[in-house]
Amino acid sequence: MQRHRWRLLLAAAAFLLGVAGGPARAQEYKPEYRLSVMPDATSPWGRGAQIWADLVRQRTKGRIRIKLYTGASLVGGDQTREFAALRQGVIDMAVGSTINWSPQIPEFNLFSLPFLLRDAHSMDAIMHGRVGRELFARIEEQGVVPLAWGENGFRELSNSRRPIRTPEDMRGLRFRVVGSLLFNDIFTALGAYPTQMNWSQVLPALKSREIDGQENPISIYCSAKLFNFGQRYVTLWDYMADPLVFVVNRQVWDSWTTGDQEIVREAAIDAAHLEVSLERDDTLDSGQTVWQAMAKRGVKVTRLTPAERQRFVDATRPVYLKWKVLIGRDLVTEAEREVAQATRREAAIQKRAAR
Ligand code: X2X
Repeated sequence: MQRHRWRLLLAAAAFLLGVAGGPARAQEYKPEYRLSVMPDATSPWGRGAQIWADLVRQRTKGRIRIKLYTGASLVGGDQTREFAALRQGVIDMAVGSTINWSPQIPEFNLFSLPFLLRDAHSMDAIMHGRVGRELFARIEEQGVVPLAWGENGFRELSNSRRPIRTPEDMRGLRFRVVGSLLFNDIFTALGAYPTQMNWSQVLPALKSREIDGQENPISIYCSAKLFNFGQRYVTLWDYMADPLVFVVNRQVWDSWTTGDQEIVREAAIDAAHLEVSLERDDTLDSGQTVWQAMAKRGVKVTRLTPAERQRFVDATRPVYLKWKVLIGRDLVTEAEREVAQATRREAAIQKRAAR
């Protein structure tokens, strides 16, 4: 009886402490949170992440302070380990590419299916439609809270050897790739030699001519100044695009009050919105377009005609079909439907505008 009363007392004390835990929760906040991104701070990706950190600090009146770590330095630049570190709490928050997290979330390979996406409209349709919601659920399942979609962008080819207009032009060239083996399959199907390598190793490897080329959005090509590393030939083939995801580690998220969670979520949505506009804008801070800046540096940009592009589509079709099964037939079919719908919608808008 006596023992029973003790237990009741203990339970009541625990309950009271729990209730009092509301305001005390704020004391569990860390002095600073670590936000990881892969590229440098001048890229739209890095700038978007910094905007997120600044907005959160302002709107929480300094309760949540976030420090940006570029170059995935919290995992020693090992970009495909970033998501695991985020789950473990080595990283508190991240703005990460679907390519880098695809080893842990295989469905993220969907965006890397060669020539699935056609343009920004199809990208938006997937990110903000049923497929996007499904992918957010996959992130949640792994103990990470997804808040908003950003964009690294459509990935283009660059190399130091020759203009690339046909799959034959790629034959024998060594390209750096990263992420899942889907990229190895694509480049092998095109007759090139793919090499998996972290981004931090790319500049030295270009310098030493260990590799001939790489693939990345033009914004990354420019922020890393790849024209200074012999990358004189660029082919715009838009073969895939990698979205970015603004996320927070689950324990960190749960340690915040609901009010602060809402602030962080809204700040992520606002920052992601700005990041996507920065990424899609061709104008540099200098007022020049990226194309003018590249021409000035002697970069030769090759734009493919629809027929030329189709040859790359055909050459990589078996890879597409193989990976469609690996990613999940239903999910990819839904993505194809969303792309087709967005393309039809856009064509109708263009037609109306032309009248
Ligand atoms: O490493 C790359 O190519 C980069 C910077 O685009 C990613 O992090 C996927």
